[in-house]
Amino acid sequence: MSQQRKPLVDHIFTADPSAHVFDGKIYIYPSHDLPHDGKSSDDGDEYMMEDYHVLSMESPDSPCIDHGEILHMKDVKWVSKQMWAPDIAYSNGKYHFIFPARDKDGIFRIGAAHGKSPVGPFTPDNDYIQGTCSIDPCVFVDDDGKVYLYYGGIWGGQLEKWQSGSFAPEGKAPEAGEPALTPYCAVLNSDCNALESTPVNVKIVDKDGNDIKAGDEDRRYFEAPWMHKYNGKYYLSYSTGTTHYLVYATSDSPFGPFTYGGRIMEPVLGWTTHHSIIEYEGKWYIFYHDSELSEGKNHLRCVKFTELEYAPDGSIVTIEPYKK
Ligand code: FUB
Repeated sequence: MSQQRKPLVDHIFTADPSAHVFDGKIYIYPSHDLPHDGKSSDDGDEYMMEDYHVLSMESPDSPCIDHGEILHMKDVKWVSKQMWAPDIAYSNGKYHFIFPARDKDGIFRIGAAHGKSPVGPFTPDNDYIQGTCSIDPCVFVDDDGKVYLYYGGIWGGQLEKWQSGSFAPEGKAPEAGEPALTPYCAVLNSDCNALESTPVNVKIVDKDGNDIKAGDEDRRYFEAPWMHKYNGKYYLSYSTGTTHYLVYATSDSPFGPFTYGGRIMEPVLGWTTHHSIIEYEGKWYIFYHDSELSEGKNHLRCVKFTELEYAPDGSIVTIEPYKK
């Protein structure tokens, strides 16, 4: 029976799903939302996650299994709190689990843990990946085996605090008429524990080649980058944050520039929206979350998935998440 558009699991709250196909099976790496009575803020104080679980499905029609905890912050030396949206890559014979968290100075960084199986155990590195910052890592392994790391998110994700090249606590997002901030892209080494290139902010432009502006909140980058390839083109998709859309932009290069292409999904219940896209046996699927399971609580989310379609010209057909 199809599990589409229903919470994949309901015994824990899950969000920010990064789905991958390993050895013909679908594995999902979500954030693990925890109930608490703490405050909410524009800095994302309500997202107090401490550990990660891995989920899997034999196929899109199979039940979803929780393989249990794969990493806890008490086991990661450099982390102080907030283990947010993770991702994973298979490279050089190992699985590399990549996750953001605040370091001991309260600054978001991106770290790695490594294992031989997609369900762990994963051994974390002693320190974060030097040169990284902010949140929402997406690790993309290209057809030639080269590994790219995309990351960054504004507000809670601190992206605006890095515009000078170092962390500036008072850093502000650009004014409405200025180019919007965009995610970083860097090449990771094949062991996924060090950057091989200096991170650069990719360009996201409109059809006329002009930068998407910070005030264009229906299209500008906010957080949650995902990279996939379709018919030889690179699709960078992301959340617009304040307007709650999932949108995409395409390029002939993994470094961009990316040309805005349209909307993938209309808003879901809850403030955040975050996704991943995979191909499974010739069909495409999007994994995403909403707050249905907690009846609308922003920080208690549940992972879902549904089919994703391309039009003949390669554009993605917009999904209305609550319309069948
Ligand atoms: O889960 C915490 C944060 O919420 C993620 O990092 C963002 O993408 C948003 O989903």
